[in-house]
Amino acid sequence: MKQINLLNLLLLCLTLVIAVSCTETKKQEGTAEYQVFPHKMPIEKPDFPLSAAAERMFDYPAPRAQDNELFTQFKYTRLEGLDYNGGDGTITRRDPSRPILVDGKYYMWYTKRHTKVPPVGARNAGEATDEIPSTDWDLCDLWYATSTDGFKWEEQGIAVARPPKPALGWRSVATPDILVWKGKYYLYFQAFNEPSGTKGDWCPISMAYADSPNGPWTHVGKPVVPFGKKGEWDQDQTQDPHPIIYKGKIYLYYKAAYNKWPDLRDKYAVAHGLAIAEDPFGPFEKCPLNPVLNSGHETTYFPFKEGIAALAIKDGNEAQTMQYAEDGVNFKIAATVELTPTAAGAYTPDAFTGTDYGRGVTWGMCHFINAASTRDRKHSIIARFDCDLSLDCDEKWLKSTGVWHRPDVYFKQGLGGLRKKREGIK
Ligand code: AAL
Repeated sequence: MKQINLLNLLLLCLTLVIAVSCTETKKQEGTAEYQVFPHKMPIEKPDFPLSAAAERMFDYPAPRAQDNELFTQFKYTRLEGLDYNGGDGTITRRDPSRPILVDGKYYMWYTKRHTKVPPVGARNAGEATDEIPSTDWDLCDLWYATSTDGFKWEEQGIAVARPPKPALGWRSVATPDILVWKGKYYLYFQAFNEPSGTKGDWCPISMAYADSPNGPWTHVGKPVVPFGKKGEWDQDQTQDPHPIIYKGKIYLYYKAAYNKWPDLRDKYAVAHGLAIAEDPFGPFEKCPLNPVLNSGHETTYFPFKEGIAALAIKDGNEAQTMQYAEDGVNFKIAATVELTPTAAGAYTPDAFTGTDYGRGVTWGMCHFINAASTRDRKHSIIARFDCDLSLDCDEKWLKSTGVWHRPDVYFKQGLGGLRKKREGIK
């Protein structure tokens, strides 16, 4: 009995010695009192030493993803009303603009290809003719459709057609986005003078304007966001224009692929730049800090609180993230997201109001470029996505922190032939 008591006493002493020495070490280092991260999630960043990861939790809009206004899941719906010729590859619709609401109707603009045959692909661009498209976005015009609910769409016809050769865009006009400025409408888009894939995907952003969303549209016939000088990151292309009215000016975000592409296709990198204008016709001054987003492919931006939010999808170290820039320029990761919409244009009621406190978005349009059942029927389809990236909605089901995919989705990402061959597996 006595022995057990003595043992207990010894243990107690040992614990005290360890505790005292820990505290002393902390004191020697001059740090605050040793504290353990609490079980109840702190609202503010705790005022004691944290690991880098714990510290970062408080750099996001909220430490828990479920409470983060810029975290969401994305849900998808097939559109009704748009025909694809049985998916044979002769009709493509892709790169939708953000939809806008005018007199009770939603309008969207997009790239449409209706060719006799499907595209031969960028690598075979030399085989392209006046009737044979190289890429999916070669030999295209800008079309538009309207809807009363955002699910059923009625195609209305061509908004901006390819002009006759040699005018800018004679080969293809693609990837439009809309700006509403002082009651008038402006479509910014890519204007190609060669089959995409010839040297690369080289084209500048051009523009067309109209008094009504139904047109008629007048194409300015020249680049409005020109290439950078040789040696600059955007020397060969300005693409995916995405305009917003911010701080009383037009903030047009765009994309360029760089780093020696196309000579070294596998070394390519993609980033986004910002060009600012006081008038839709320009001049667009490129932000000296460009590129402003180091990841992502097509551009998706919207006013959010005092700043601008962006979605970075594929490409780059920060792919699959929502980002936020309080000044529209210096973006930081605000959330990591999954199953992100490709080439998304979100319905953004305050994109053109000049708001000083953006409310965010809940739905929009996107595309799937692999809609074909087989490679020789290559085409894209436009779809709708829904999400909760809005200050005005709080839909718990869209804030769940993960979605489950069936095994088929994973098995589709199989080994293919290469690795099996290397490892000698039959
Ligand atoms: C896209 C965009 C641009 C490219 C091509 C059509 O989705 O990045 O528009 O040029 O692919």
